[in-house]
Amino acid sequence: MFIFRQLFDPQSSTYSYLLGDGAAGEAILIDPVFEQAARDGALVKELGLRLVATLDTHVHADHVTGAWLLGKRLGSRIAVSKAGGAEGADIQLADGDRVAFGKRYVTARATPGHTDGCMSFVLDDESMAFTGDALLIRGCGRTDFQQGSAHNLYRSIRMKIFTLPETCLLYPGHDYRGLTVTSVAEEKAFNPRLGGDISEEDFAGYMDNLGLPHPKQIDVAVPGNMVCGRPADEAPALQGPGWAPLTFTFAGFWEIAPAWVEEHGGEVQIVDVREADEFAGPMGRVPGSIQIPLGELEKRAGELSKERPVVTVCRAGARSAQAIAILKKAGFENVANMAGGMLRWRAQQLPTEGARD
Ligand SMILES: N[C@@H](CCC(=O)N[C@@H](CS)C(=O)NCC(=O)O)C(=O)O
Ligand SMILES: [Fe+2]
Repeated sequence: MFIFRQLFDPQSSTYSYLLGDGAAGEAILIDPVFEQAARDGALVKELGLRLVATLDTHVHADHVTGAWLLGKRLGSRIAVSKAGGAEGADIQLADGDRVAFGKRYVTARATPGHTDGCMSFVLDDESMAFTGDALLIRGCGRTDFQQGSAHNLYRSIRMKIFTLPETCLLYPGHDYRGLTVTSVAEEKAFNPRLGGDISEEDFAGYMDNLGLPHPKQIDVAVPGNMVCGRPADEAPALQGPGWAPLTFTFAGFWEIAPAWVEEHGGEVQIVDVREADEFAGPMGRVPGSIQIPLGELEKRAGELSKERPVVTVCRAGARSAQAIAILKKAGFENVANMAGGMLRWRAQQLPTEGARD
């Protein structure tokens, strides 16, 4: 089974793409974003995949790659184009090289122009291609910094992307208008910069006059990406929240196992967000927990200390996840949801207070 997920970083309008071979349990991630590494790692884990490699389409100017961080956290190998010149990669790609995940693979095609080292990645059956910032939907990458060349870009797109099957779906590195996917036929017909009969000279004239401001993050992003996203100070990036062995969920919050709560209950504030009758009901409660129903949490958050971590609990773990969002908004930093709630607590036969069944 082929697994495919398109992920978005709203800060930089960057798309990342997870491609997996479900049967083999292996995946690759194209263009990960540093700040989204926890999210992406959680997705890979929840889908039961092992990340074998990250691939960058180019040395980005607007965000730092998550390649190094994911490599450290998940053991993925870092693949970049040799022509991009970045240091610290495990795999230096040249035109025609393949990167495999399970029985599937992508082939790298050199598509320079936005930068010298730009590559597009084409899925083995040519049903999909990931064009980075060479071809965007009804647009293309700019050519006014980082070795940009409108002439090279025109030839790359015409010779390396428009020669794919007409039905091949094209997934870009960014979109700034909310568009997600296009196809070779669509871009050949409708791309206003280089579709139809537009010549190389027409294209160069267009690109010389874009008049775009430089990306806000360029001074941080380019040096960061030249070392594959490895920060000068590695330790803070590698540390999760120090107070407990938490797991980040793709839904966007930290979780903690019931067994840890049982062992360390005295070190944290355990907040049960069920209603009073449930808290006093036959299921019982976690010993030492205090009860604040979810509906009252916002106005009663002041009853809790910000100095000690908070673990939220409910029946099945859903309301307590919502409680995390409320507490975060109220300025609490160390908060985690007890995974599976009282149902899992009881299934694991952990000691309850007040249980009657
Ligand atoms: N406002 C954005 C600028 C984004 C930007 O310049 N993106 C590059 C890709 S790295 C591009 O080629 N944009 C093409 C376009 O906007 O048409 C930022 O500050 O990050
Ligand atoms: Fe770019």
